[in-house]
Amino acid sequence: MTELIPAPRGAVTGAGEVRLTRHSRLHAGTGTERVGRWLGAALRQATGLPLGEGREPGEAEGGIGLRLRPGLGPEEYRLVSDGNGVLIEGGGAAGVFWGAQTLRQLLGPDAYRRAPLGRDRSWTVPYLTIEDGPRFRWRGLMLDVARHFMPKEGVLRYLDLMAAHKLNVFHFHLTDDQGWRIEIERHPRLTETGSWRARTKTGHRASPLWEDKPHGGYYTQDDIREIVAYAAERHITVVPEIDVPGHSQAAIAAYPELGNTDVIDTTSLSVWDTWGINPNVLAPTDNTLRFYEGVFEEVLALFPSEFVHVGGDECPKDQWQRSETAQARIRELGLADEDELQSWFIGHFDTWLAERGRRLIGWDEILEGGLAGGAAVSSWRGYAGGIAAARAGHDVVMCPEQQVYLDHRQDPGPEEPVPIGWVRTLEDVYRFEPVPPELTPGEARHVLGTQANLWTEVMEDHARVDYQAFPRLAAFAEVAWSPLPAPEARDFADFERRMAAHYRRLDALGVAYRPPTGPLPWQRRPGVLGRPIDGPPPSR
Ligand code: TNX
Repeated sequence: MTELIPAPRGAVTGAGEVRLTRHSRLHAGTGTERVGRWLGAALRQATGLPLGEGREPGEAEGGIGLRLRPGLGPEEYRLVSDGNGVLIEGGGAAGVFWGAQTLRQLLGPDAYRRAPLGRDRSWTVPYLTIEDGPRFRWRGLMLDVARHFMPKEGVLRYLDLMAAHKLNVFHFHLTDDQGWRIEIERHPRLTETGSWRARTKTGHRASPLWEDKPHGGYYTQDDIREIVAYAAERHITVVPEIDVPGHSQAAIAAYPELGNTDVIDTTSLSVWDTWGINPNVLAPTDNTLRFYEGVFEEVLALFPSEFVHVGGDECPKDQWQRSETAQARIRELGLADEDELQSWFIGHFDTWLAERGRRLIGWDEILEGGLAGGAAVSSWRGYAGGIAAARAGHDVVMCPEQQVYLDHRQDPGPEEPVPIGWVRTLEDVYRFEPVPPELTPGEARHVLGTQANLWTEVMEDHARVDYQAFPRLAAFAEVAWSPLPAPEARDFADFERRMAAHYRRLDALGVAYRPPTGPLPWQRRPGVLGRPIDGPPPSR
């Protein structure tokens, strides 16, 4: 019937339809004005209808009405389309906003366009009543802009795509070995030096091929403010990630004193040009701590998010083992080993963030050697880290790489462009369950939600990011939002049926998704691309 994605909790259809005309009005009641401005702008540009302001507070008047309704949860909404028009009521402005997204889907794919296709088109909404609200409060997408930079406009576009799928947490992976992407005023070389690399490995890290041209870019603090405000208008929280103590070669290339200078000559390091786990990690010195406190001070001023991500993943301990400075620190702190040194490092920022009213979140390696109190975990190496963290009373975001790493290939065939990692098809993602059955209901309450991750080693531009993200992100959105049954019992055929309508929406949005049927575009011309470069799964 309504072909909504993600599927609502409940929908009852009636007979008849609301028709929006040149006389239809849009009224936004108290507390919903910003949603009204967003919806009005989106629908006016797509339909060309004037949608003037309504008069009666909260009344649809045959047009569209928005209002708050006490008693609903902050993200819950109720949409009623009947002889009075379309009325969207939400527990909070966020609920009204998600209801507005549903309305846009009900109006048909052309409601996603940025200019009207013709004046004579009719715009109708079937009579129905929808009661809806999210399963999880953290419905995330992580975008890695370090491996390949995505200019600001592309990020804003992704925020729109997230909103269209009712996703509400944008995890912004801003720093890594291959690039530092956020302006830090007190440490200008982070972007002057750290945001550009001379060349880039093409394909999998074992590939012999290089792209011999510089790659880089960064966001100024004004860009970041714009991104955060744009997200907030769409009820999306931006969680910044500054990776410590591993994945830091770009920072060390800019400020060599941040590295383990008693082990290697860090002045010889440049921004990394290939992929994998990098041995050049931060030195556990007071200087490094003060430097990053300065970084985080600027980060906190830009991002209002409760959570701040500090990375914490893939920190090889070899340099710390060989470093006299690191070993002296281990002795001085009375620590058992290098794993505990990593915990101490993370624990420092946990306390530091808590003192400033924020909460630390990190990849599940932050569990090794003892988890810092109050910290939350992004469980990426499967479910195990998340289960251990939840049992210890820590909040968890489930994002296991075996299930929701969208950089991994989505088809077993040899034609996937640069097919890395495990095969995870659209159906696999649809059957992903964020809450592992071994958790008790009490432990499961620590699962804040789930997140799909887009690592961009093999995604050099928007189109490649789109191809990896879609259509799987639509299935993921339904997993995160809708009250689906157990994985085996999910009706994938029904999802695919609704996807037929959703592909038309993605077309209107200009998304370069992986085509669901028929030969892939390049298969029609065999030999154009050649055999892609591959490594054995689960390669990275
Ligand atoms: C593992 S997920 C990583 C990333 C890579 C990704 C590729 C995580 C915390 N670390 O650095 O980009 O695999 O799939």
